[in-house]
Amino acid sequence: MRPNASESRSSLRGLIAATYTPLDAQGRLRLGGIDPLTDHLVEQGIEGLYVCGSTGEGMSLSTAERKQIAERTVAAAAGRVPVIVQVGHNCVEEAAELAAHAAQAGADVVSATCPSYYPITSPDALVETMGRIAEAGGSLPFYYYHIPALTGSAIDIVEFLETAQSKIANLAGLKYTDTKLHEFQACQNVAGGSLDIVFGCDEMLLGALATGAKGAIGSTFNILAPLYREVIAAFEKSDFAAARRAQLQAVQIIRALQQYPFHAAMKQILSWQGFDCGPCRMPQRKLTDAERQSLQEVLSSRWPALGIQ
Ligand code: MN9
Repeated sequence: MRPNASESRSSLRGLIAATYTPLDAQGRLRLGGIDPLTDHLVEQGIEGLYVCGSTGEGMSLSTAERKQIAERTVAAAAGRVPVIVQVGHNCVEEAAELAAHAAQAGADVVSATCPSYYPITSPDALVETMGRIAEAGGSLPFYYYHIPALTGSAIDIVEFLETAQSKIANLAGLKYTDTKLHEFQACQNVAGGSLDIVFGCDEMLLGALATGAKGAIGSTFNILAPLYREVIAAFEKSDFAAARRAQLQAVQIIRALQQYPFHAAMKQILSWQGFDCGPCRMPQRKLTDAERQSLQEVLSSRWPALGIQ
């Protein structure tokens, strides 16, 4: 039986940071780095924290480490903003264990990618797999994390939602990380528009707003929240020229960062801003000294507002 809408559905609104996982130089977890980064993000107006996703290297962390990160982030957020824990794993039972842990640890929302080593070949199989994980999260709202470029999933996401919305009692919505705005729009229309479809491609935020996005989860919100707020504010005033100008800056910064190992470059920027995040873990590689120097030169000359000297 489906619980009534107010119990089972949630809504994530505004800019939600996909958080980075602070590591030390040897790549060990540095939990102490979570507290200052969380305070900083909340001060920047971030309205939620999405932990252990693609940005947070969830797939490169052990289950024990992921639990520690969830606990520490819930404590650091201290109820100021919702904490969403990404629990996707190739072993569905590990994912379920992480979902149960997230609920116990006081997280607000559970989210999961699909297993990807053995590809899921039908919407029904995806519903069953996500149902198992969502159920383990108890009464917490569940958001499927749709990121086909990384999982390789070829499932029609609208079809998945149409089936899942009546079968997964606590399904609240999706984190939609793809670039098909028409599909994103179709997802928002499933079940009479009662699901919450959160957008996950920072460089297309403006386009997503035009198709109805109310919330977005992204890596670059860690460093550019004020700029994205400009995009949203201008859009809400129907000042589309200003919205495009602000969005274009984000596009150009992201294009510059994509010349480097992307998340390693993002972690370096946060470290320069005083929030030491360390390097990325294998299989993502570290920046070389030459890359670090060129990144610093590019950012300080082209985007002084980032505060990189
Ligand atoms: O899901 C992030 N996706 C990945 C969120 O990291 C794969 C995005 O925020 C991107 O990092 C961002 C830049 O391409 O859009």
